[in-house]
Amino acid sequence: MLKVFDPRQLGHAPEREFHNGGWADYAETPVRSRIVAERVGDTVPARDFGMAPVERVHSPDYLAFLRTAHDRWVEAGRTGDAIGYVWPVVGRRPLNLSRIDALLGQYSYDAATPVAAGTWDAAYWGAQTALTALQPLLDGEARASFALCRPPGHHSGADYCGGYCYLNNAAIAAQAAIDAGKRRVAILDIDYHHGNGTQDIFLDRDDVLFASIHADPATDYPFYWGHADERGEGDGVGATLNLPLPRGTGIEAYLPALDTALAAIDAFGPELMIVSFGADTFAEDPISHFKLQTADYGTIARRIAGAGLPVLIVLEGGYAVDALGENVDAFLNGF
Ligand code: Q9C
Ligand code: ZN
Repeated sequence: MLKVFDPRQLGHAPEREFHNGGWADYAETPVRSRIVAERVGDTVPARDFGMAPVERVHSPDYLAFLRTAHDRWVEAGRTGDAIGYVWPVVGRRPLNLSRIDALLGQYSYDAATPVAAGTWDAAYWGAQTALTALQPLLDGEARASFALCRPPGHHSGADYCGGYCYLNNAAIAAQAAIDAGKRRVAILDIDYHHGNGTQDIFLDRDDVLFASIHADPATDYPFYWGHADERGEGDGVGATLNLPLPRGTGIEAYLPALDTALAAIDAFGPELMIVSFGADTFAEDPISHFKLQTADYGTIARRIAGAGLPVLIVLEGGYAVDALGENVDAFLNGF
């Protein structure tokens, strides 16, 4: 299996996030990807596909913001990571503001996603990592490949960051596959958290199916997306499938949901599957509440492989650092 890891993603290292009424150490650390890279072994760096495939998913104004936000923060006399403190309530009129604090509010939806000095470069190479891992699948040279992306991507929408995510690696790969001639692509999101950014990007599309198994947003982040009645809009009605599960879910209750998602993917008839894989469903994850064990990742992977589709695996979350290497390795070995 081709495994892509690019050390240029390591420069993204925010110090902290605001959570439960106070500052917490940033859970999404560079050491996460170092540990996974060491454990899975034999990785290759990303090729540079340039900005065009990124611009197919993200808006020009958002990309300009993300590239320049930290410089603007420094120009405003600030130190450390750029982070917002005012967010426009949904429905406020569009405004052409230039104050960095206004832009941080406009282009993010939470306080878990500061823009640090190295964020743009890392996010850029994270997206290139996904595109590099996609290539042999497009060329028919492989059945499965792994993109060790960082920062993760599935909470990032066309014009916003959030949930430790800045560029939506899985969505950029899905759009690149469509642009390369694949007629239908399925995204299976099995991170603990709902992939709201990916859902938003493809909500009204009938060529990309988004199926997600995640913690019920009635109790868990990101709250405002991922409810079972969100099924797509316009041409995309029926091409979004949300399968929320309660806190405490273990493999027995997880597998029926996985089978439901795989049946929907089979009925959709895609030429490629992209798996947004988060190992934050692990029982020991410090910010999550499912009960999966290391061996369960092999079971899940074998069922996904049973769909018989070429599969691009894109890393999303997973914060139990001591077990992250084993959990990702167990998942990859299932293919
Ligand atoms: N105690 C990903 O896994 N903070 N993002 C929530 C919950 C944000 C997670 C805190 C979680 C974002 C890619
Ligand atoms: Zn997650």
